[in-house]
Amino acid sequence: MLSVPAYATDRDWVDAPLTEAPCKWAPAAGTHLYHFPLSLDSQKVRQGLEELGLAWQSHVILLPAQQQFEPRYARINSRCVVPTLVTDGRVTTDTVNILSHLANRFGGQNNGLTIAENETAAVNEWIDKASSLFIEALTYGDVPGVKKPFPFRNNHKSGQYHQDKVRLLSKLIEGYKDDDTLRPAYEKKRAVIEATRAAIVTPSQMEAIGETPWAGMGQLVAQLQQGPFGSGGWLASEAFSLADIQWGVVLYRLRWLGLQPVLWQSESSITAYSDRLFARPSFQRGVVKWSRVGRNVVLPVLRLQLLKAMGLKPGV
Ligand SMILES: N[C@@H](CCC(=O)N[C@@H](CS)C(=O)NCC(=O)O)C(=O)O
Repeated sequence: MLSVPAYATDRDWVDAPLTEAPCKWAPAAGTHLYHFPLSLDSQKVRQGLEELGLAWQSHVILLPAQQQFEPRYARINSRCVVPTLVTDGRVTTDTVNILSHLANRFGGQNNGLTIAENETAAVNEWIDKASSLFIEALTYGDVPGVKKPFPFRNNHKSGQYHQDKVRLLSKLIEGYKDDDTLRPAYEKKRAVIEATRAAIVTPSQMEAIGETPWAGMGQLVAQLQQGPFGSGGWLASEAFSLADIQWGVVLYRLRWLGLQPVLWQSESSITAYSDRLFARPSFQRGVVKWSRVGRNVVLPVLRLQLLKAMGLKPGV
């Protein structure tokens, strides 16, 4: 049973994060990000890249078209998730790992994302809290009393979105049964998706998952009132940190899902914190700019479908 995302805790479910792992399938030169415009974790890493002022090349992986399972992508990131960072042919995976790798390698001094030694424990604690919220289940599952925006309404009834993925993965496992890299990648992925689907369609489990942000919000308010934010700093440090990247994106998503009225009051310190986070130029460039659904998702998916129909692009 899953009550937090498989990637947050259990290393038996998923492959361990990679850091600068050489990969012959990845582009050999430059900084590349494989991402999806609306994905929570992609939003976090894009903001990190913007915060550090790094130039990067965009490779959009269209999750609604299941491009995360395409063999050429699965060979770069066997978790079949976005985001993936590639620097000069070397692959780094796992959002928390990618962000700390970027901060270590490119942060520091005036470059941003630098914190004092004695703030590290608090920053890490708040990173963990954000990354263990089961936002995928909150996005696709039924949260009592909340009317979800399109296209997430009613999805939970059958867990259809996840069921379609399971079906596709079963086909891929059969098709690549002799491939020692792809077959285990697809098998692990199918197990994670089946467990996620089971959580989403089980009301008692959704109830438990829905409780976590509740508890999280209470702690967040306390931290904002007692921690550095109260005196002009940020969530867990004087300077803007990776914990703020995690929470900015989470708060933006919870608000978009229509959960704000049940989770925090508009006059709460969470609103003051959100306003400051959302106004940051790196947030505007890395998150808001990519959030136009028509232009960044609907059109590219239609274009891909058209190319496939014309036989110009192979399916997965
Ligand atoms: N935090 C993990 C998981 C990332 C994750 O779950 N990404 C989602 C988008 S936010 C994804 O790619 N979902 C597609 C799928 O699981 O099929 C990581 O960074 O590796």
